Amino acid sequence: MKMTLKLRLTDALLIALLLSPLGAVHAAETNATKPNILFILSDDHALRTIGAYPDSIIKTPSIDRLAHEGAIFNNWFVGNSICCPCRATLLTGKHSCANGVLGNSSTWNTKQWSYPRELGKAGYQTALIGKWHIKGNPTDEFQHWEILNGLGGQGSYYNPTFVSSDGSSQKVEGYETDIITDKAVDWLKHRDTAKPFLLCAQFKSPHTPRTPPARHMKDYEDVTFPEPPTLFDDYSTRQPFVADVWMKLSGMTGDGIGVAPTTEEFAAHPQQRMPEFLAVMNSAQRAAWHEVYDPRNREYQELKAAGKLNGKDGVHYIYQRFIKDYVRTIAGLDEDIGRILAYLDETGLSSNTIVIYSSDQGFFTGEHGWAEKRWMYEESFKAPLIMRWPGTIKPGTRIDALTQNIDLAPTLLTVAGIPVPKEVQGLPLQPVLGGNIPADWRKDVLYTYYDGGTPAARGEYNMPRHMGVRDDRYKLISFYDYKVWEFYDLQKDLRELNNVYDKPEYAKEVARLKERLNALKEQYQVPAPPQLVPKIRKNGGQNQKAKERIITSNDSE
Ligand SMILES: [Ca+2]
Repeated sequence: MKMTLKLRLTDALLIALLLSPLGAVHAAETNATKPNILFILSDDHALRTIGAYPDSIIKTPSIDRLAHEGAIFNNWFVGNSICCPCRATLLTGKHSCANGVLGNSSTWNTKQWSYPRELGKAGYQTALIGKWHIKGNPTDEFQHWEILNGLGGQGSYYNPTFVSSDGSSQKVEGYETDIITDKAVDWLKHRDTAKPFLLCAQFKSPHTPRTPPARHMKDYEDVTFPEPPTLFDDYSTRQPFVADVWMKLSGMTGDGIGVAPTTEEFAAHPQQRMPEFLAVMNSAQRAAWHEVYDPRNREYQELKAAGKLNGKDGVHYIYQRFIKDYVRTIAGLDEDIGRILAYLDETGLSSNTIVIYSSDQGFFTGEHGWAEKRWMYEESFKAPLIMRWPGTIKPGTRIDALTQNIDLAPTLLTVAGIPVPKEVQGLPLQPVLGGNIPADWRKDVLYTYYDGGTPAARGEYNMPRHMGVRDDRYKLISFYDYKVWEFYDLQKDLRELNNVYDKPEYAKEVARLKERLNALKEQYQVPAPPQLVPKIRKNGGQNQKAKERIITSNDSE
């Protein structure tokens, strides 16, 4: 393989020398030495389930390897903690209000500026393989793309269907992370080796419905995972919205933890509906699933019938079922990331390839009693970011600078030697890659969540729209439609259990952060809230459970 690479490069240079003016030779040489970029993205991956992050509950050897050989970002925030908006921000380097993807129902403007197209123009060979999950397929953002199709762009874990840039559609037998990895490695094998590459390998795991590969279904059978200290948060210091959201483990039905009829139940009632995650499996895959999950689901039904899944007992049980399937899907993901890294090693590509691992956003894995994202609280606001860049990033670097998902695009443009356009809102990360925080680095980050409700219409998950600002110590959250606020001192209260907005000793800091929020809204040109209401989708029967909220404004202005 190395031989082929050398021959091809030499051929390219020779042809360039013979046929082209001197400028073209320089361009070819420059391209040959530009670093390759492998961007690996997962979906809903919480920091505490990555071995390299503090207090992790599992090991993830491949992702941990990237962290040990590169840098781990301790403060990588998203601007709007929900899937499609995060993905649009990564592509554009802009907050949701600037790229138009405010919520999951917003349509992607495929003509708008995005960094992969610019890398393509600058001589990179570019590809996206895996989960795109933005409403509206890509067009020419990537030179080649093959994306998961179906189920609203989510795709399935088993036997997924892909649609491609050439217009074809293909159902592939097998498991999601294995197939995306095969396709990614295959693309690397057949790429034009005279050009540097940008490959975005984007996985569905560990997004719901968390269905592990058969080889990991039995993992952690006898393990009891530690519960987060805030699992039984009573929300006592917070705004009433917080206790009312529909993302609690305590309210999770069997569907949410993969409970499905057992083999004997299907035999007795062959007409009953099969959950989607099972329906997509072939008979051998389904048999393997039943073998492992039937005993667990019989136990679930027995406990439920005996009234043992009520109250805290139910939460203890549901948490273990939820977290085990969550980390089992991560086991498959990590293994497949290892296969891509091994390919880079075998082909000598590792030394000149920047490898980045991230997730579209963070996730609550039981913290505050939840299994979701969306909030500005730390677990969903913060996403993992790990970057290996041989020769530039020292192994074992830890980066504490406040960084945000608007920064990916300008960072990769800078890698490729492309000037960052003014319209891009993020900052190139290069100045913080040494682990120090330059004096002129940003001091705070903006958060905006638009997919929630207003007083006129309850939003998805019964959660209100909100925005806020976080610096290295404090966090201010504005529920602007209701004129109420929350304020947290993260140095004293990292788990955000104590809203101190009304405490006189914080009045000065609250006022300062209100000013900062206004300044950031101006800096990022956030329009007035009435212009920023995405289409609110109906949310099943959940609206029936909504209680009337009595909200007392704590806005003194
Ligand atoms: Ca997601």
